[in-house]
Amino acid sequence: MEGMGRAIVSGLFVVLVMMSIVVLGLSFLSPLENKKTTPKYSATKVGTSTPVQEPEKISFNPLSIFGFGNNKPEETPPPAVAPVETPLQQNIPPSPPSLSLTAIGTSPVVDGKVVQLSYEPVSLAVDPGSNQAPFSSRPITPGEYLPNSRILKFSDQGVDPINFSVQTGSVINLVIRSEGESSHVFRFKDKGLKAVAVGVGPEESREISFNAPGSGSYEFFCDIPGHKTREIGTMIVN
Ligand SMILES: [Cu+2]
Repeated sequence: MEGMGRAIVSGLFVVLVMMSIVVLGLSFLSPLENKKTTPKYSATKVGTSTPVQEPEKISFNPLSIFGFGNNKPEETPPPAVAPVETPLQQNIPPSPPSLSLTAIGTSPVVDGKVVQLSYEPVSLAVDPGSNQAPFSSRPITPGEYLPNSRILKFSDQGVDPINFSVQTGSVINLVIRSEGESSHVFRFKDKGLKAVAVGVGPEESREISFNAPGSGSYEFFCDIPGHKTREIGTMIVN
């Protein structure tokens, strides 16, 4: 009887060991099947482009091979996220804009165009100081001039230089500088450029940026009474 009991116990032990081997073997194979499940998506803020995908969780229930449990994770359909366009988004250009350096307080320069705060190009034919006109800077020191600035020095002796040349369409960074005790008001004669006007107090400098108009000669002058005859010059656009 004792020998028979031992035989049954060792027989059961062998069966148990074999079942363990089968279960282990299946648990190594099963993750390949589980990878085909639908990815889960997290909710994103309105307007963001890519839904956040949760990392895959691979779970395996060894009992499933005997018909218990379910080794397939629950399938959740991704939530429908409808993009909502706000007025702010409509104003943003599709590609990243390239911003140029400008003097303090002047209009921004985006992709080589002097623009308003709404990204619309400025107009040169409007009244100076209006929203569509290019802004002139606050009073700046020579150290704050842009590196590629053109400097027009106004004094009781006249304007220096009296001529300067630019390329059509290019961004002109123009410094109007008063040398001496007088105030000056820089202005173009052409009404199409009336928005480009800069007033400076004694010893003051201000800068303005604008895109050069079509080719031609554009006369400028100082609009302070008594200065018009001596402070005149020409911008030549090629
Ligand atoms: Cu003047």
